[in-house]
Amino acid sequence: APRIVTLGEALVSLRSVGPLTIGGPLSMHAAGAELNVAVALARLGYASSWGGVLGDDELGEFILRSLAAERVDTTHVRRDTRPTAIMFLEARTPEVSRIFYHRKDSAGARLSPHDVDRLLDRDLAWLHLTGITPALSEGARAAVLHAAQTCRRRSVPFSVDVNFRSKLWSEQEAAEVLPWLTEGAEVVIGSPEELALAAPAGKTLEAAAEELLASGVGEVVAKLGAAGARAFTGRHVLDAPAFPVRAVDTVGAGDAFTAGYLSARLDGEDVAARLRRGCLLGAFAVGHLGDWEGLPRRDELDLLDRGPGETHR
Ligand code: ADP
Ligand code: KDG
Repeated sequence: APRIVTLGEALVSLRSVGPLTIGGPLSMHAAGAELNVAVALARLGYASSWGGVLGDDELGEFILRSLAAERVDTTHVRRDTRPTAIMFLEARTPEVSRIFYHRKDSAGARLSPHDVDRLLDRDLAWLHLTGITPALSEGARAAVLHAAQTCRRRSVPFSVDVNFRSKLWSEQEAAEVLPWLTEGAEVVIGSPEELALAAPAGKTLEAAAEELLASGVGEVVAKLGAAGARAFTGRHVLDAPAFPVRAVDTVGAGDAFTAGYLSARLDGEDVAARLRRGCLLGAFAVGHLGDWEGLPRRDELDLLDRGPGETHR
């Protein structure tokens, strides 16, 4: 089976049911954009590996245990004396969530190019990267750029989800680094604003997509939230609607979308089917608390085809 590898920082996300200042119960989840993609692909039956640095602590142990339960390979995960990062997801009101990171000088930020070399072995069929990793530290930035460069040199296809995180770096910093990451990627995914950051001259989504395609990117995919998604291939522009579902927790939807899109591509499906699978996984993700807990196994992909409120007997 082709092995799909992702690398980045995994965090423990602690989700509140109300204002954090009031306290109360928190639920504990393994998170991190790349980890989410690795789990989503493993659920669909792919051989999937996640690489990164975890703290030599209970939280690192929790993440390893979660990945093992989901059949994600963690052979090349390194442990470090720094702590595993934490992220609070505060349900401040039912409509407004806030994210607070405790990830400065975390273990995950200690990622280095050396870690990447161990991870990108001969089985590698596809590498997935995000724009979060280069914002973590100098070493992590070097690591992720080295990973992309290794793929270009070895002609291994890779994808990039821009995933701009304003709490980690500025738009200016991101705009300087992202083109080095996305150059030559088979698939670049982001919101319209994120795609414009990765293509600094491109102000509109169309202009950004055109610029990215001109830089050697194969497909540019815009995530449009409840409006679905749009793909630009150079020859076609295709739209897909979101699935009508009740959104419980939208964090992680983008990663689910990415995994769905990539999986359909790896299955040899056309662009329309890739968009559809992306939106389908996004819909599964938003229906459940946690970034990836609600994602489908391959035999569950048609669950949302029947109407809402359906009990399958
Ligand atoms: P991100 O989480 O990166 O901001 P989006 O919010 O665009 O990404 O979500 C990714 C995908 O998940 C969307 O393209 C859509 O298919 C699906 N999705 C997101 N929100 C909803 C929603 N409220 N209802 C149905 N599908 C959704
Ligand atoms: O995509 C979901 C992520 O936002 C979350 O799991 C944590 O990777 C993360 C980040 O840096 O925000």
